[in-house]
Amino acid sequence: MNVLFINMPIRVTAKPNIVPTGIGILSSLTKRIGHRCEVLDLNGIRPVVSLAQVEALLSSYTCEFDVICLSGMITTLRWQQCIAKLVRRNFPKICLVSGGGLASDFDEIIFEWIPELDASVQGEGEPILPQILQDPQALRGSKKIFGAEIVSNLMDVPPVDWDSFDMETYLTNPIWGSGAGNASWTPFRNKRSINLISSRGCPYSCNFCDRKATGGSDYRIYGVDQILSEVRTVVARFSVSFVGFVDDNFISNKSRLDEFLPEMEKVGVTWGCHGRLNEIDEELAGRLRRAGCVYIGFGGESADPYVLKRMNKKNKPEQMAQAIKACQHVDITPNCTWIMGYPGETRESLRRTAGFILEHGLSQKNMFVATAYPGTRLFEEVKEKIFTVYDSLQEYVLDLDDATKFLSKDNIILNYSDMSDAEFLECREYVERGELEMI
Ligand code: B12
Repeated sequence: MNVLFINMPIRVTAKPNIVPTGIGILSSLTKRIGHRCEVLDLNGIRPVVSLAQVEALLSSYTCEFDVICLSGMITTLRWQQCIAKLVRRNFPKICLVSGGGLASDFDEIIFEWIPELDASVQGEGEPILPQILQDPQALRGSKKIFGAEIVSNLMDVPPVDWDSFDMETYLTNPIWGSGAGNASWTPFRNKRSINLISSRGCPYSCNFCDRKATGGSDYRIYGVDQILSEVRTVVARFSVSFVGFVDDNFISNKSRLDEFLPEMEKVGVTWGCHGRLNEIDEELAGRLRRAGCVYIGFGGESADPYVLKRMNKKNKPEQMAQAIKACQHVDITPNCTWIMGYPGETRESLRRTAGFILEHGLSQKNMFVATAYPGTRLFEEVKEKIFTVYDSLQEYVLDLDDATKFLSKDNIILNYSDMSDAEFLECREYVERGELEMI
């Protein structure tokens, strides 16, 4: 079989700096089971492609594809709608499938929104893709929904097929640090960086988090040898000086860290990861730093105990402060991201978060706006309000973006907090101007 994956653009004004590992793994898997696979990585191209360019790219392929797989997050509905049309026009008999974040969040309605699709896959692709490749023509017109199956043992997952991507683009656009130009702004620079992933699912259950695509709360980890082998490969092959582990819970499994850290120290590369503020103390911070860790991204979200509770964040401001100080003490940058406008938030609680950011000298002073991605408990909580503003779920999903702006239609804003709209807008302006002390 000949398979083509198409990766949808996201954050079109930003530099592409994170290789889509999900597609990279599925590409390796497809080849491992004896098929041919190509990736059309539309997110790797800047300026972002026009639809005419996509059509030209599609028609430049010389081989006949059996399956075309669209992949993209919840924010890619418009792209998937347009590209599905182009695919049908150029490959009328092809089996067209969608997987990833968008497909994982919806049932049959996805076929109303993207009628050109033959099937949709919820959850992880590894258990499903081989089934699709057995007889893709049998799926034509079936509107079958696969999933949500999960990979029980991540040791079986092949490494990312780096050859499928324009690696120089990804390597030279820093993943984190001051050159990245994203919510990870920190004082350090990394010249050549790469992302790896070493776990799936999450043992926590925050109400705003949307993770149906990779196993929900089913937390699974890569083995230490598996991670080290991937690290050694990318260091040798791409001369990277920084590795970013993008999984949300890199430091959750302490026995894995006990084994991993001394070995990582020997590799001698600097690295960063994401972690939780209730899972790190001075002793662990010291060991992480000795092993080369210089950056940890934390979802602080709020420093108000009541709002943290509403989020089901399982964190307390005192714990958060202690973790931040532990990192700062050993010279690890604790990069915290924050959410404003969450249900239950008053100006007083937002002031508490702003005060916390200033008190701890954190470099990231911006805040995301509470955004209810479908599939989350937050969405269920606020959906009545959403549908007083938007006429349909499709219209709402088409408007979703990266939570750096509040959503609005006809001058009605989606403000879920306990602040009045005027107060919310005033505070948002202070946040955008970096004037947290004004809140
Ligand atoms: C790195 C990352 C990014 C990177 C880009 C990643 C990329 N792929 O290009 C950046 C920083 C740019 C980013 C941005 C955003 N992100 Co993000 N990101 C992640 C993160 C931390 C890791 C992604 C990853 O590597 N996953 C591991 C791989 C293995 O999983 P995967 O890509 O999902 O692929 C698997 C399945 O989805 C499936 N699959 C994927 N495609 C296909 C196709 C087919 C045909 C099949 C069969 C299967 C299949 O199989 C794959 C292997 O099992 C995840 C959290 C997480 N731990 O996953 C969030 C996550 C993907 N992001 C999320 C969100 C909400 C965003 C933003 C919209 C919001 C924000 N404020 O950040 C923005 C996008 C902005 C925009 N304008 O659209 C959500 C997505 C929810 C959803 N339903 O789509 C996640 C899950 C975080 C969360 N828990 O809420 N993100």
